[in-house]
Amino acid sequence: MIPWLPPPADADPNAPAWSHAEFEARLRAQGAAYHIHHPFQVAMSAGRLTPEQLRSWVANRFYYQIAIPRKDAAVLANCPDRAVRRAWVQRIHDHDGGADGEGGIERWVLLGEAVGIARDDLWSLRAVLPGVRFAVDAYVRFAETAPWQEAVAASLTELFAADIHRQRLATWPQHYPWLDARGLAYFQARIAEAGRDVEHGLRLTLEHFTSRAGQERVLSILRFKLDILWALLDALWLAHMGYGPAAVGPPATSDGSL
Ligand code: AHQ
Repeated sequence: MIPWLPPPADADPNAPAWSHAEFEARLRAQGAAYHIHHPFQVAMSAGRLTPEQLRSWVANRFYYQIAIPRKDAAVLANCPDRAVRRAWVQRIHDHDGGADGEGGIERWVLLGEAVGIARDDLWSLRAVLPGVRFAVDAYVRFAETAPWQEAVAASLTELFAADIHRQRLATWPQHYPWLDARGLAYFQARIAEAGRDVEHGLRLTLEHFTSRAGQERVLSILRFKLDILWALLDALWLAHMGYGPAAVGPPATSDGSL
């Protein structure tokens, strides 16, 4: 249990359970708090990040990406159901790949090189901000200590992920023409992977949490994970944009200089 994870304000655990359709609708309604709406992401999609700010995002999000297989391994370690493990293990392969030069982490390294970060610099993790590290470590720790079904539920922020990957694919070539477009391969591959993962994670969640109290807890868990993604961008915002309202940098010129 995570005692500090408050139930939703209108929680009524003694009420009848929601139908699968109603439960799913309430999960999807939490998309309003997804980090696609964060000022840093909004600035990114509007082309208002400087090359340095974009590189910082890539280097910090790398810490999240390399944590995902460890998070998923924690789910496997806690899950006694062989059929679930058979499907879930694919997520580790998606990120780690089957050999050097393969997988999502390798595609993220190529994204780093495309924006001007050398492979060794990315892997040094020197650019990772404390707030990013704390947010990501909180996610891994949650997956290690929570029941595996709750860690599955936490992955459902990917209900909203296809839109953010498509947004980057649609806006980066126009706004950041200075970066090598081959670096976008991660986002392209993730759209299909996320769709498959969400279908599995959503089915497990709808089937397992059949009491109203359990369903309310899933809403709290999803909010916890949404907060992790939001806090990651908060750290970048404070590091690059300063305190206060969204005072983003001047529009980048076409060659990436200011
Ligand atoms: O690239 C992402 C990824 O592999 C995952 C795994 C999943 C999980 O298990 O929590 N969540 C996730 C996400 C990825 N990319 C994020 C982005 O903004 O590019 C979105 C993030 C998510 O929505 O949880």
